[in-house]
Amino acid sequence: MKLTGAQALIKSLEMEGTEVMFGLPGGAILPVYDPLIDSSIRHILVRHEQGAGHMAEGFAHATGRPGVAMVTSGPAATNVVTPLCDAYMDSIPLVMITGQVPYAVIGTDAFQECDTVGITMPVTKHNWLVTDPADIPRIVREAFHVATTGRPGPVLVDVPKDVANMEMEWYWPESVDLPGYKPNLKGHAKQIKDAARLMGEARRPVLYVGGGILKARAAEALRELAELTGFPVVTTLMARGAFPDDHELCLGMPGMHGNYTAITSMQQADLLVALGARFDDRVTGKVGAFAPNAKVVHVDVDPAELGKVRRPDVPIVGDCRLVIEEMVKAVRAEKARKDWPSIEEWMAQIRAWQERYPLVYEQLDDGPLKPQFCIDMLRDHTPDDTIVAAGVGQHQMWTSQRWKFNDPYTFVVSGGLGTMGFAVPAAIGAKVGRPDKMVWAIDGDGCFQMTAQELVTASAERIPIKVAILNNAYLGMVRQWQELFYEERYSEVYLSPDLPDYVKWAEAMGCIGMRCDTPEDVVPTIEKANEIDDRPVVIDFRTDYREKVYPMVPAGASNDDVILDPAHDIPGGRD
Ligand SMILES: Cc1ncc(C[n+]2csc(CCOP(=O)(O)OP(=O)(O)O)c2C)c(N)n1
Repeated sequence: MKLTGAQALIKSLEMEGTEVMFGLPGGAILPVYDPLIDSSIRHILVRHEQGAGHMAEGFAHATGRPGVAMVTSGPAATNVVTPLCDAYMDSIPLVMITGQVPYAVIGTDAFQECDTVGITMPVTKHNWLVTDPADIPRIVREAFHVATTGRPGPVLVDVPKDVANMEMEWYWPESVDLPGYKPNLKGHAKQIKDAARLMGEARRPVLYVGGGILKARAAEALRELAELTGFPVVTTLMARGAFPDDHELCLGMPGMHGNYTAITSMQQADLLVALGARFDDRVTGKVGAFAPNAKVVHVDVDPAELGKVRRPDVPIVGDCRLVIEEMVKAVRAEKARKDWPSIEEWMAQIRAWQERYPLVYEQLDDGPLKPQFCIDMLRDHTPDDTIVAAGVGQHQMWTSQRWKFNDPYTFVVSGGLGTMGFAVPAAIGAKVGRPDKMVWAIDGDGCFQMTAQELVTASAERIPIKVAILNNAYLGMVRQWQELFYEERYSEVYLSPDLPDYVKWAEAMGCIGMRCDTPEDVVPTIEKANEIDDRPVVIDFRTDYREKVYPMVPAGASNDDVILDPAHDIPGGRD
């Protein structure tokens, strides 16, 4: 059967099970948009290509399946660099198709030409420039394979216009053959045994759980390991939901804005079992002062992570689920072989910290609306399995701190790159992937202004997401740093609460817009929003600009120097 390269591309995407793609057409990708009309693939037309990339990421976060996006050449390709980098940092499987100028004119500075493969090489796991239409099925198959196996990540396929127009003989490759790419999934048996031995000696152990647990679909295996050992678990920003917050062993988020107990338990641990975590600086603080007395077991499917920041005592390269399942067996054997030391004293210490240093804030009945209160009310007045997407800033940290993430794949967040503007498009992608679930974006007013136009996409495509803007009139997180570390010299952080008028803007984009100013209006407004199911909703919560995120470990400081909410200085705290 003869097909054009463009037809072969769409057919290959179908063969890979693509049901939905996000994108926006243009000159160089025109040939591929034509056969799309006859395809089973649903295409969602975005208003800016960055939105397409983040939607594909949100889809992948919520479903575990690769997100697919397609855009044209030049400025469209450069517009997707941010989501590609975001997906690269957070190991999100993403397949990005870009149009390219005809092969014959590449290198001539043709209209809308850019070196897409060159520009995106450092932010993709791999990328391909197609030079022959006969390669398309093989390359698409490889692209999905690379994006979804080993440590997942974004890939890009750049398709010159003339290659898309040329004919090829259709085939579908039986298998993928990439001799240089064979991720090692099965952990080394001796190393796993060594890890179990260290676990059987520890008196102050902590399971340090990262986003790799979610990527490896290892939440169940993790729970078995935690319950078998009785070890407490910290879940990083990327791992929220990988271990249930309502589990008695869950300590929640560590790091710069983690809670005191999660931070300090890691700091004082004698053993850290790092599972799919990468010792990010936002978790470790000053690396030289991080967990000084801890031995480290480090499990990661990406060998480059082992020893990158902290030298592990036991490095294990492998898929987290497979390794943890083997670890469970090794721990059982170790427990049968000898008595394990009691960790009761350690757990008592942890309970004492939890009691002494809870997360605090105070919402006065007639006082300004606190952002934490809005999040608490959202948490308490939405279904338990609600998916939450966050932007980047104070609202993101409060969301991670205060939401109860009891299920995996319910927090859609930009951790590594920290991309403002992530929440709205990512929430749209998550809702497309999980239409059965309620999806809320919790966004900052600064973030919202970066990608809000994708609500036009959501309205047009009838994707009923809900957006809570915590409108504090400032680039709040930057203001917080200027207040604490630049002597309250506020430089270029004021945004105004009324410009734009968020309710009118939402309405202009086909959404329902609401505004909430007072604590007593919060729950009724959320309930009203929950009832709307035929279009997106935006709530403009007018929140207290003075509120800061605590605890806080200043950048570059040791985790021993965590700054607590000043309320902790008041005997008994504020609550
Ligand atoms: C694209 C991008 N530009 C700049 C930043 C730096 N930055 C981090 S948080 C933040 C402020 C976010 O403000 P807002 O969305 O209002 O959220 P808030 O902190 O007030 O909750 C800025 C500017 C970023 N993370 N991403």
